[in-house]
Amino acid sequence: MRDVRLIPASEGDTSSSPRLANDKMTDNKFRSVALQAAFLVFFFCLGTSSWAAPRTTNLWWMPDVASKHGVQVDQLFYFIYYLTGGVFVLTQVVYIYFLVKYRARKGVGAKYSHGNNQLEIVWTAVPTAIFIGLWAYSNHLWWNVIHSTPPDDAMEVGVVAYQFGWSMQYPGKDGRLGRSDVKLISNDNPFGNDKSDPATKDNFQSGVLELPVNKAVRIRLNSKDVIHGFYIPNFRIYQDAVPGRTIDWVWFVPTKIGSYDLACSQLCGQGHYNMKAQIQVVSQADFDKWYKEKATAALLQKPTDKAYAQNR
Ligand SMILES: [Cu+2]
Repeated sequence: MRDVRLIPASEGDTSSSPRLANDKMTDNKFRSVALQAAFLVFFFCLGTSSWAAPRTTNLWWMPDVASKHGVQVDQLFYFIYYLTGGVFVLTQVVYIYFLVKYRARKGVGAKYSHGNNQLEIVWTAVPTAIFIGLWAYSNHLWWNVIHSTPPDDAMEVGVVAYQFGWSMQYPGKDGRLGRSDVKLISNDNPFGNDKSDPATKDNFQSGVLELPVNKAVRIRLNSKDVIHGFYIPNFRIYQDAVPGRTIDWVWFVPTKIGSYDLACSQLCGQGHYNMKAQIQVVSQADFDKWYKEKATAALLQKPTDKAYAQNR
């Protein structure tokens, strides 16, 4: 703080010395504020909850994409990510530049500016056009890709969510799940199968979502109790399972052989954290073998709902 001291007129040049001392004070002040801001940003980054997952699981980015539509979802994600990231960096650089350039300095007065209509029109029109473009892009992805009609040969799989687990139902030898109704859902009939429909007779149950690679799968989704979330991070799929409602528009094509997680993404109760099921994507030959074994075993051992009832 010695610099702040006003130098008496007798000790030197009376016109320049006091101003020099004051300029130095402003610079010091500026430096200390910048340092404080840097520390604040640093501690905020460390403390924010979005860093909790990387800190505990080494999961720094999205898990590998393993479905056909997932690739397109990622393209939209990266497009928005780099666009907004670029705009963020650009605006911050300009902001900091002007902050430094027009900082308070002794002898430099503030100037009144009335604004610029042309500039205002430009910076309103450009973001508006970008947002309309993003709407069109994501709307196309939502309706023409994710919610498009599944191919006719898509395999239908029934999925029921309950506190706290998942159960899968396959169509059996006839390839059809048959009719179902949410009103029929009970402990003995978790999928609400309408037993008067003969197509439901050979349906069989599985605790694992076994899928053939590169084949379309259509999900018939139900919830037995509360709202759950049918969430497959690797497939970039998320759909709420709602009690009292059958949701049949979710379909996807797994593209990579491997083991994945089906997780619940709605805070559905005490056991929510552990509400997971395994997804096993295998070759068509392996799938056919598994399917045949399961279908045959199911025909020999009825009722198929026993395993589910034991889970409760
Ligand atoms: Cu749940």
